[in-house]
Amino acid sequence: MQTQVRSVFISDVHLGTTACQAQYLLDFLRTCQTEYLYLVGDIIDLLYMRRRVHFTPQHEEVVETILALARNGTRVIYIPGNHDALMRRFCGQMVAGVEIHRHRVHYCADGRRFFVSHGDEFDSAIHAGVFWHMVGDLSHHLLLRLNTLVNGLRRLLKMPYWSLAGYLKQRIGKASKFIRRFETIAAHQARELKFDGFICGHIHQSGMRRIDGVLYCNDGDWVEHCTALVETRQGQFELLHWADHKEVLLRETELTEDWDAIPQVN
Ligand SMILES: [Mn+2]
Repeated sequence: MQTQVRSVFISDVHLGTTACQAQYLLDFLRTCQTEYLYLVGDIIDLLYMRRRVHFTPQHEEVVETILALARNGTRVIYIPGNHDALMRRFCGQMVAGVEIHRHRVHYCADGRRFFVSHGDEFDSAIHAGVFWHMVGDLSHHLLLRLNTLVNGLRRLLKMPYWSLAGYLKQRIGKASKFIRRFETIAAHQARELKFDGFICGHIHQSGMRRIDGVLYCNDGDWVEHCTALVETRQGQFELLHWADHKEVLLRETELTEDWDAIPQVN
């Protein structure tokens, strides 16, 4: 696995919440050497922190490590998302060596141009704002506890067992439809704006696909999947998983499928 790369894209870190996998991210940031570091939104979960704050020394260390990278020559570009939208007021400014932008164009080593944004701008187009909110907020553990609670209540009311998991599987079927729509809409946007591809996060589902001739890349998240998108020094994209086990999930050079985009749904 190459750890000396040209660019790194990470998003959906959700610092300030219990779900954040800060220890793996720290290890990743300390191992990787990169010219560009893109923070593609939802880095600090200011939305969650309105209700509760879970900002540990490890979370602080993530911030420190990123600032140290900026001091030591890595170009750090921060594109706030919907959970850290408050930071959007600093767009166009440089704060502590970090450039803050609403979105950005990334030029690859081989000259290709990619549009980089968080991805929440498509929420209204896929009618899924509330849905993603649920996906992001409910952990598996919480669901299991909820299942026990729901069925305890049902027993009291002499109602039969009802599987929350089964219900969720149905919802997951729906989720994959949402994801497909999101990917298609992002790819359409890149095509319309004459970019070679689109890089985003937001949906907590890493991916790399060729759709209608453009490359859709999603860098995933650091609350569940621990994934990052990197551009090698040769200008090729790779999706990495970095936890106890580390692996390359996908290489651009090995992509075979070329999806036809599904018709845009309004
Ligand atoms: Mn988001």
